[in-house]
Amino acid sequence: MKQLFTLLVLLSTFYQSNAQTTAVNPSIKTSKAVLDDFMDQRFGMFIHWGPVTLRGTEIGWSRGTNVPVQDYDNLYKEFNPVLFNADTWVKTAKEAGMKYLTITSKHHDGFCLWPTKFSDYNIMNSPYKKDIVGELAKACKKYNVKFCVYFTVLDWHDPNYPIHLPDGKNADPKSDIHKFIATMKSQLQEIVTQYHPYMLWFDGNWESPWKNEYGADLYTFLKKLDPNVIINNRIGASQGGEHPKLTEGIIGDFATPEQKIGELNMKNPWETCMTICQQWAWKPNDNLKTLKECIQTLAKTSGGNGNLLFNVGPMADGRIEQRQINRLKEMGDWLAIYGESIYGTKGGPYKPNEIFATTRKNNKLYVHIFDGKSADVILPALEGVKVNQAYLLKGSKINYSQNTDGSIVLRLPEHLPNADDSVIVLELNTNAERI
Ligand code: JFZ
Repeated sequence: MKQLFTLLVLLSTFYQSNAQTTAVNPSIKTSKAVLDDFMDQRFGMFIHWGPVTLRGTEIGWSRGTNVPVQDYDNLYKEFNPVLFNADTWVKTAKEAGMKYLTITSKHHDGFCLWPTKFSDYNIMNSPYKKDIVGELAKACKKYNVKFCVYFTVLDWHDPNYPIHLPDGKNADPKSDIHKFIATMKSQLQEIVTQYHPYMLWFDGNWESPWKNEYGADLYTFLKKLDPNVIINNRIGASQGGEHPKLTEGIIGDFATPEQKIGELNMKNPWETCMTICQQWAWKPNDNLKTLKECIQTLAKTSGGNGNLLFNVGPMADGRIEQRQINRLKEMGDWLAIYGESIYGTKGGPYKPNEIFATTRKNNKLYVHIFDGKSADVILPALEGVKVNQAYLLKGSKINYSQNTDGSIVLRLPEHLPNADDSVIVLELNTNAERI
């Protein structure tokens, strides 16, 4: 009996201390005001870049698979992107209508794009010898684009990190995770204090050496450096390969569905990350998404109340491919007309589908029409909602009717102004955001 009691006491203290070490003090979590501001931005540029672009294979994952480790780890000695121009990249993002930019400061291969004092495996030891992260931070400030930094948790290159290859096997007995975490904190301290990122995008949290308590400790450390820095949900440990969904008690501020559009969620912030081609890092002749896919992805993401972090992989010489720049510019041209229905809106109340997605602001419901072939688009009834006016955004009136059950029938004109996404504005009798 006494033994059982001792066991229960032991178990309860174990669970308590576990809960204490993994939870983040709610008072330091990023405020709703800051996260609302982030979600108003809606569209950002993701950039995956590093010496691996000399091979055109995937960043991190091709180390020890498509490219032998010895070869991969020496690529930096040839990395000399003389045509890199931070202003040009940031202008490309700006002209695409992107409001923020996230650069891979360090990916799973361990190479650092800034002159860190805590690893020699960095840009200053390449022939290029310029601070890429710093130049981008400066250009973002100049063009009023919010500057954000990607940083991997796992580092297959660092001898102190237990795992050294993408297969996730064979923990190195000589490694030291606590030394590794100390390096990581020092590097992140450099990043936060030198470049003042608006947001930090963690990744590589799915391997066994990483624990939730490390994530909670790191979150707390970073919020002491900058109470307003936004942090994604890949800072805590992810179980079973699935990135943690953003529910109460999770570490991090927003969810990160990858290569797919997140589901409608009015409660928890989320951001889809997706590639403009197929690979994260540059690949010659990679499949470029059509303009229709690009625009509809952005509209469906906004319609689900999420952000889109759209990835480009620049080339080894420092340029973004012209065809990618052109595609981004086309998105910017669409946004120059239809941006009102994207930025600063809320998603819902309908779930985005193949025919339409909706966004809303004040008393306006924006209906993004993806399929102009049908004569009518029917929106299910919304309780107490009446349509006072319907018109094409920046265009003419639209005929509509409202059935006795409240459903709304929009009669599409024979020719819609935009084949990928024309926006119909419905002015409602009530605040659309409160539906
Ligand atoms: C991760 C990275 O590995 C990838 O290179 C890119 O940076 C992306 C934004 O994030 O994506 C993953 C994460 C996990 C797996 C594959 C890709 N996985 O567990 O197979």
